[in-house]
Amino acid sequence: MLVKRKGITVSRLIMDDQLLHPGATGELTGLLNDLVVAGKIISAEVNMAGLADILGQSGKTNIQGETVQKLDVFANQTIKRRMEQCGYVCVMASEEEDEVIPVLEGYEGEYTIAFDPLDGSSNIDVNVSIGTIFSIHKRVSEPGYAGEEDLLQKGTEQVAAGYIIYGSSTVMVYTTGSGVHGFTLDPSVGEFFLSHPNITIPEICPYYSVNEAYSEHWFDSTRNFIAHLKKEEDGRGYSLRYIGSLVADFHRNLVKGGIFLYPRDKKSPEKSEGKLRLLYEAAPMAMIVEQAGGRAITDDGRRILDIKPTSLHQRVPLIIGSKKEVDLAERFFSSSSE
Ligand code: AHM
Ligand code: MG
Repeated sequence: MLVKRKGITVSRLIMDDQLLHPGATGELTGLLNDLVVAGKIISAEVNMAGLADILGQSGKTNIQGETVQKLDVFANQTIKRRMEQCGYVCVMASEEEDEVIPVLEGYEGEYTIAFDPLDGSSNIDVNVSIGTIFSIHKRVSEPGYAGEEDLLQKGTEQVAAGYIIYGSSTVMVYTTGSGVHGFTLDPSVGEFFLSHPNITIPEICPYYSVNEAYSEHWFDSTRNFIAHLKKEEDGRGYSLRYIGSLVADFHRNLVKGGIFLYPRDKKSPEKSEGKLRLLYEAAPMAMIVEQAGGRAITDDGRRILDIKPTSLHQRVPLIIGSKKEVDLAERFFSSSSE
């Protein structure tokens, strides 16, 4: 295994990863590098978001006479445009779009990408961290046709997954199945540098993250598990941290240790499978967390990565984070008959 030194650039590490796979064509390398560019463009726009009021509201014309786009629309278009003609992708899916997104004719490649262009978008207006999540698979169809079947693959088949968090700094975290690495964008030179080599999720887990406002609608398993975490037995003591932006909640837990839950509840039919999407949110985060030594399961004990999606926007209940806490959660959730 090559030594990952802090300070090397993300493109360098992506190249090094390719060297670990003899016979690699360089397509995945090219695809990841194009995503890095998309991340930099979105990051620059996110940093300008607070100026929207001064420069012009979304949908209106700014003082330069340009139409100001909503940030999630901008992020979606930026990734689509970069991917549709990069030559490495055959078909895409975005959390923002109902149908599969084709690439430009003549530009079909070997990979598929599913992405959430700007996750946590309810936080945009209030300067809270938001992010882009992506999941990459190899196509299963023959060249010439690419469609939903190429995207509806299990998480175990992902060849790469990652996210870019636009926070106090912009950080990109990704895995190609040989460890998880994090890079921080230095805006002065426009380059991502390795800041978090070989991330492993801490065994000591100080945080739990769940939307407690829904507790009245929780099933007993969720209620009992959270009540258990609150008991200061065995010297344990957890703090609650919930931002409401999966990328930000996940990133904190990955670096500091923690467990995040978005379980089913009794409130409304649309929450019957939780809120988060398998393709764009749960599966990529599950690949990252497992690569970092953690776990990701549903609230009925299924491993997220083993779920075969049946539709593009399928939702899934998610319990993800430090291994010991997810093991513990599994005991609470598997003993319930809900
Ligand atoms: P979005 O993709 O529309 O932004 O929704 C997903 C977000 C996640 O980032 C976050 O974990 C969750 O919704 C928060 O939901 P809630 O406000 O119900 O707690
Ligand atoms: Mg989302």
